[in-house]
Formats: sequence, C-alpha cells, structure tokens
Amino acid sequence: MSRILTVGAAQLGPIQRAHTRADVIRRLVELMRQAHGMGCRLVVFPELALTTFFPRWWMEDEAEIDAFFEQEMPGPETRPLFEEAARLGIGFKIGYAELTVEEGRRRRFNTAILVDPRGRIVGKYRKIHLPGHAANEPWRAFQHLEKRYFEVGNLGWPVWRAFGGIMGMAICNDRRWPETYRVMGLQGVEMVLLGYNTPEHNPPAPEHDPLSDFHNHLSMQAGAYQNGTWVVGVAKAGVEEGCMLIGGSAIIAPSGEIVAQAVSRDDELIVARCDLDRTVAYKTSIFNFAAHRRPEAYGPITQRAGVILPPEDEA
Ligand code: CDV
Repeated sequence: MSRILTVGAAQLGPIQRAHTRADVIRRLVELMRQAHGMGCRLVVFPELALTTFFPRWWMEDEAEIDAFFEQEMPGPETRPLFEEAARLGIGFKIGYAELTVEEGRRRRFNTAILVDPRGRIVGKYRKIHLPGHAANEPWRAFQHLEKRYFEVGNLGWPVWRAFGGIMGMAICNDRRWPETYRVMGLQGVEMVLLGYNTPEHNPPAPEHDPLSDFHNHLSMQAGAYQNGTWVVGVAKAGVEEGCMLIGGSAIIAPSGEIVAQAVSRDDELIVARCDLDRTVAYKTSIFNFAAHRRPEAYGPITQRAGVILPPEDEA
C-alpha cells in the first residue's frame, strides 16, 4: 500500500524591510515553479513569508504596523501566487500576518493557509503559541513582539482531508510544544506543515544559542515520531535586518528521521516523496492511542504560573 505525496519545502532567504510584496512574490513563484518541475503536488512556504519578520521592532503608528498585514487573501499583490498555483496545478501552504474585522473590531493574527491545486483556500490556522513579549524592551539586540502584534489564534487545531491524506498546520513556536502534534495526532494527522522564523540568538537565554539547530530538529522529529506523522518544517533563514535566522528546513518521516534537509540559509527547495501510508505502522502499533494511551490514569495536574505542583493536600 502506498499513498505518495511529493512535497517541496521552499525555504526562503532573508526578506529585508525595503523588499516589496512584488519582490517576494517573484521569489515564491520561482520556488513554486521549481517544485512543480520536480513533481511536487504541494509546496510549503515559511511563517510570515511575505515580509521581513517585523515583530523585531517596536512600532506605535497603526499605519506603519498595518503595512505588514494582509487584509484579504488573495489580495491584489498575492493573487499572482494563487494564479500561478492554479496554472501549474500545485497546492501550497503559506504563512502571513492577517488583519481582519471580527466581532466588530480589528484583529491581528499570525496565520497560515492551505491552498489546493486549483488555487482555493481549503484550510486556515492561526498561531496559538505566541512567543516573546508585549512590552517595549529596547535593551534587546532585537525584540520579539509577537505578543504585541498578534492575538492568540482562535480557530483551534483542525486537520483537513486534502492532497490524499490528513493535513495539519502549525506555526514556528508551536513546533516546540508536544500538544501541537498531539492535538492533531489525536485527529489522525498524517502530515504537519509548519513554517518558522527563528533567530539564532535568544536574548533572554543566550546560553541556548549553540543549540538552536538541535532544538529545532529535536522538536520536529519527536513530534513526528510520537504521533506517527510526516512533518514539513520550513525556515526563513539568513541575515535579516541584522538578525541571523537559522535554516535547517527539513522533511521528517513518521519514523522521526530527516529525509531531506536544506543546506543553505537562502532560497532553497528541498523535495521528498512522502508515502502517507508510512504513518500506519506507527499509528497502529507503538502509538496506537486507543490501545495504549491512558490519559484517565495521569492523575490530577495542578498548574500555577507554569509550575506543575502536587495536589493541594500534599503540598
Ligand atoms: N517566530 C517564532 O515563533 N520564533 C520563536 C523564537 C522566538 C524562539 C521560535 O520558537 O522559533
């Protein structure tokens, strides 16, 4: 039995602040054409793939902030990407900053969409684990203000039947949390598509810097194996506005093994023929959740300020 999905992970090199949407779309289209030429049915782009990683700057002017956001998708500047996908008959997943009016107010999310080979949006996910901080912290070499510019995603963690399998999405910091993969794993996910912008330097814990690549792969490989799913992790990499972003984009099998990995910190396409049926042996044996997982026996969990405490009467 085999269900082959040939997928491309389209790593992006840096996008500088002066680069226009048109500049970026040209690069995305070029990578999409390469992916099509290599037989891909799906190409995966990074988190916030249309602009520089703007949460590194403290901004107060609403118009200045809005300039980094998409108010419609596709909009006039992004439509050529959708049209090219439909012309080639290739699907894609892309991350972008979303500005929307919901519940009578303007809301901003860090969003990803899944687009089918006819150019139609089949799924949308809004980032749940927003890292960084909300207050101005000018002491940092560069800031990470996702908590200022985005709300926590409000669409939950659905999966979608598409591309002959069960697809899920996650965004950057989500990949470090086991819940990300497990919530989708419990819904039978077979391929998790995720993009990231990860600075090599972590100002609050610089001692972790040499481990950036290790932690990146560790998280994605563990998530893949423990849930019997493919994971396609795609970076925006290189020196962006003076900030070095890691690369290491990887396509990871349900065994946890990396089957393709980027070697540059630039625009680079990697491709793998992913057999979605390789998930089955994991989902029906070692990680057969119904047979072996016992959440009812885990006991009470009391959580205060991120610290797991014993129950009250034992404390
Ligand atoms: N864009 C991100 O979510 N980046 C975080 C950094 C700040 C640690 C990440 O988890 O890679």
